[in-house]
Order: sequence, then C-alpha cells, then structure tokens
Amino acid sequence: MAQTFRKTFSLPNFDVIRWFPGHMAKSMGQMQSQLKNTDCVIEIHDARIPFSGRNPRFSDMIALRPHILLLNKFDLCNKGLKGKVADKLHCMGVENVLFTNCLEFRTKEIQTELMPMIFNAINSRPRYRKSVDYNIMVIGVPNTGKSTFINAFRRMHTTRKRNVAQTGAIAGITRSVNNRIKVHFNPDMFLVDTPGILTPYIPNIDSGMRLSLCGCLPDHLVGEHYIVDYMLYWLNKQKRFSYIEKFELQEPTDNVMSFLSHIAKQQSMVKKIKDINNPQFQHVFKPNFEQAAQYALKIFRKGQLGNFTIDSDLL
Ligand SMILES: Nc1nc2c(ncn2[C@@H]2O[C@H](COP(=O)(O)OP(=O)(O)OP(=O)(O)O)[C@@H](O)[C@H]2O)c(=O)[nH]1
Ligand SMILES: [Mg+2]
Repeated sequence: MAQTFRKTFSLPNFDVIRWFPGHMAKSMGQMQSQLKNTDCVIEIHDARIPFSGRNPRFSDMIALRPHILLLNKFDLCNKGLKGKVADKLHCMGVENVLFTNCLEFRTKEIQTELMPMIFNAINSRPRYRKSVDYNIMVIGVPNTGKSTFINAFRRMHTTRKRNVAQTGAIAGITRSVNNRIKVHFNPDMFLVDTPGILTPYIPNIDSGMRLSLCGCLPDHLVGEHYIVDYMLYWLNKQKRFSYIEKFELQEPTDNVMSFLSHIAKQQSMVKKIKDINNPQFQHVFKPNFEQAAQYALKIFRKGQLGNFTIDSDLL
C-alpha cells in the first residue's frame, strides 16, 4: 500500500456542479412570500455533510423565523462525531440541531425531542401570527429527506399512516411548494413541503462534489464517473480502504477508469455497440463504465463501505 494519492481534486469543467433549474427560482420566491404565515423553519440537511452545501440563500428565512437544523440520514454518517459536529454548529450560530433517521419506524428524536425544540424555538421570540395553529416550512437542498421527514412526523404524531409527500432516491422529486399538511392535533400543526433548492453558485469544488456524492444533484448532470472519482479521492485521502475488499481489488487505486473497468469486468457489465472501424459495422462488447459507476455509487450511498461524515476534515 506504499502508494501516493492525489492531494487535490480537479474537474475539467466546474460548471457541471451547478444546478439551478427554473422550478428552484420560482419556488424560492413562493417560499419567501409564504414566510409571513410561517412560525418556524425546519431546515433539513444531510448529516454526512453538515458544513458543506447548505444554501446561503436560506439565510434570510432562517434569520427572520425560529430555525431548527435537522441533520438527517444519521444512520449513514459517523455517529461518533455527533457531539463535535453539534458543537461546531453551535459555534457557527446554529442553536437548534437534531440528528434524525427518518427511515426508522419510530425514532425518539422525531417522536419526543422535536416538538419541545419547535416550541422552545417559537417561544424564544415574539410571535406575530396570532393564529392558534402552527405552520412550519420544511426547507433544504435536494434529496436530504424533507418529504420523508414530513411523512414520518405525520405517521408518529397522528393516526394517519399513509404517506402524503412524494419521496424518491433521486434529487428533484418535489417540484413545487406544496399545500400544508396536518401533522399534529392539539395543538394543530401543519408542515409545508418545498422543493430542494441549491445555491446557483457552488463556492468550491469540494462542496459541490460532496453534494453530488450524497445525491443532492442529479448524477447524470455531474457525470457518474466524476462522482466516483471524487469518492475514490476522498476514501484514499481519509485512508478508508474498505472498498478494496468490497470490490475485490488487489490494492488501492486512485485511477477511476481502472477502478470502473475492474467493476465492469467483475459484475459482467458490458454494452453492445457497433464498431465503426469495422466495414460491416459488426457489434463489439465494451465495458459499461456508466453502469459500473452507478453500482459503485449505490454501494457507497447505502453505507456499505462504511458510515462516513464526509466533512470530518472541516471539524
Ligand atoms: N438512509 C436514509 N435515507 C433516507 C433518510 N431520509 C430519507 N432518506 C431517503 O432519501 C431519499 C430522498 O428522500 P426525499 O424525502 O424524497 O428527499 P427530499 O429532500 O424531499 O428530496 P427533493 O424533493 O428532491 O428535494 C429517499 O430515497 C429516502 O428514502 C434517512 O434518514 N436515512
Ligand atoms: Mg421532496
């Protein structure tokens, strides 16, 4: 393993990690205009990247209303760093932080800790809305589990078990600001689901690639092999070599194409293409790098290489 790895990561084109489609700009405006009817803002971010990729454009909303940061997908991050992450966020001025796993059927954070946190946050400031019910807006970047959280909260606090907010494993499932959903009776509480919104200007490559690695941008826009390349770069830099055993490699590698070609061979991922160099255009079989990259990302995102806090170097 006496191998040297890259010290920095580069991309041929920084623009690939920029995603700001029309529905994001439109929804941002709708969310800002709904703020007057909002008692509290719950921001959901991925616990694997607690410091990277939070949208700075939310800062107005967060400053104007009581704010809670839910670091979701806690099941996938390094749980041992929970205290340090929370301390650093407190130092950065984020007062209310909760770690959640919305896929668990019952989780004590959502079941018992969140409601008091919401009311503490609301009661710590003057409340201008005099209504007896409470409106809470759920915001965040794409694919962090906003809609899953709304379904889980409703399931845990009402007798209604059916999912009402549409969820999915790819970024950009919720496309518009939705009608409020009743999630609690007495006091009556409503959650508003919103689309994931990214900043139009990703500040640096690491931040953008970490968002991509966590699935907050569509893979095909960034390019699956760039994301796997970043995955390899990060794993090697952190000396996390579990991928060697998982993918049955001989040694660590810093070369994404040889890594993908190994996976394609191992998993028999081939594609049939016409050989333009052949006069009869006969078909030839080539390794399917795209499929291999999707497979590698799936393994990483399921936590099968380990539970990582990708931002651990920022602590
Ligand atoms: N491992 C894990 N997966 C989760 C958790 N919460 C949500 N997910 C998964 O994350 C994916 C995205 O969930 P959504 O609820 O659709 O995310 P969203 O933030 O509403 O996404 P957009 O609507 O695209 O902005 C889904 O595949 C969920 O099953 C969690 O706590 N742990
Ligand atoms: Mg959603």
